[in-house]
Amino acid sequence: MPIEHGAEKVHGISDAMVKDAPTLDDFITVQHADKFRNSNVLVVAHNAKFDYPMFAPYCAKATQLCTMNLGRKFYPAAPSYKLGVLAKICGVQKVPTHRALDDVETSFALLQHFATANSLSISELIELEQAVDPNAVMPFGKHKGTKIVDLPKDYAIWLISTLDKDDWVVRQLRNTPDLYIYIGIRTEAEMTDKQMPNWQPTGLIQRAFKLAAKKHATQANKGSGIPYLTHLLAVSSLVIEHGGTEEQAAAALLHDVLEDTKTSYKRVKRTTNKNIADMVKACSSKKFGEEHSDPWIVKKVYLEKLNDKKPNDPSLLVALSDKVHNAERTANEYPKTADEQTKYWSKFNAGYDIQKLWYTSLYESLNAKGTLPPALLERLQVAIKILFN
Ligand SMILES: [Mn+2]
Repeated sequence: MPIEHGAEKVHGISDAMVKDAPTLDDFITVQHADKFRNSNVLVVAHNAKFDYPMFAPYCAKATQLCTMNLGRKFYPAAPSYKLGVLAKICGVQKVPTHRALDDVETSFALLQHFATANSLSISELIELEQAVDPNAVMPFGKHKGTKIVDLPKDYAIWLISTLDKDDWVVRQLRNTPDLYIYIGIRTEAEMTDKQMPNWQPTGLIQRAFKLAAKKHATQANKGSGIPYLTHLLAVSSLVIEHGGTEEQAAAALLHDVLEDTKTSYKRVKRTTNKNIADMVKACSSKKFGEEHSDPWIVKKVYLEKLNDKKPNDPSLLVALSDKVHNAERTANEYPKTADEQTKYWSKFNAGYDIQKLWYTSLYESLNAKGTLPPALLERLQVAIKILFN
């Protein structure tokens, strides 16, 4: 039963039973291909925002007309906008037969009722449904019954961030002058001037933390019972504070896991991803064990690897953060008198000279990349001055 309105037709579906019914795809693309592919189709439904996206992709053009939204317009005091309730109010209620098409026919009867009772054409109904109504009231929630234009700003903003952007309530809010909002164009952050983070955890950093916490569980900082995890968290924090990505932050949590625990590259990659595993690998100096009792050899290999890295290598920020945290922690516990300082360095298997060469070479190499945060490089430089001047 098509209703003419301009170039558009509304196609009522009748007497098809679900059991033998074609699939939506078959119905649209095979049996009625011409009606959908070449037409401006009006999708009439109760709560049409759910039905519309199913039909729209098959149509040359699709327009939605929601009988629930029209119900809100014409019956602002209705206790509910469920199909059955509206049908009863409008006197178009059908005797339920539990056929699949009962709802379709009821929705269609509602549409006919709205059109005839208000002497409106389908085009006028579409226009009306899409128009913003200054008298519209909240249909649900703690402010049910309040005029939408009078909603508290915080609540309105919460609604916008929670509801679908095509939701009727959101559409009513769109042009509410006091709320200065154009939903879907501005984000919540822009509307409230709230600063949003550069990135939000996707699960990578959580998985990296879990693996790091497990693998380093029995390790403590040298000379204290403080869990080694503090170093990993501090390095990750420095990475994030200086603009690092989630992957870099995750790599920071795991930067010592290959070197200091029994964990394989494969395991890191499986738990996180290849980018992170590669960064972790890049931050590790290969273990030489007994073959090289000279601690400088290990450091030299690390420095050579560092020098070879491209300036945009994402592992560099992790490496710099690691060195900053180590150097600052050492500088904080560094004694004031010359005697105590000599004693201090004797505790290390790599003494003063090697440590000095190590840190100054690191600083020079990292600084020469020209891509790392100057504030972080400066912190390394300051700590080096305290330790070796
Ligand atoms: Mn470290």
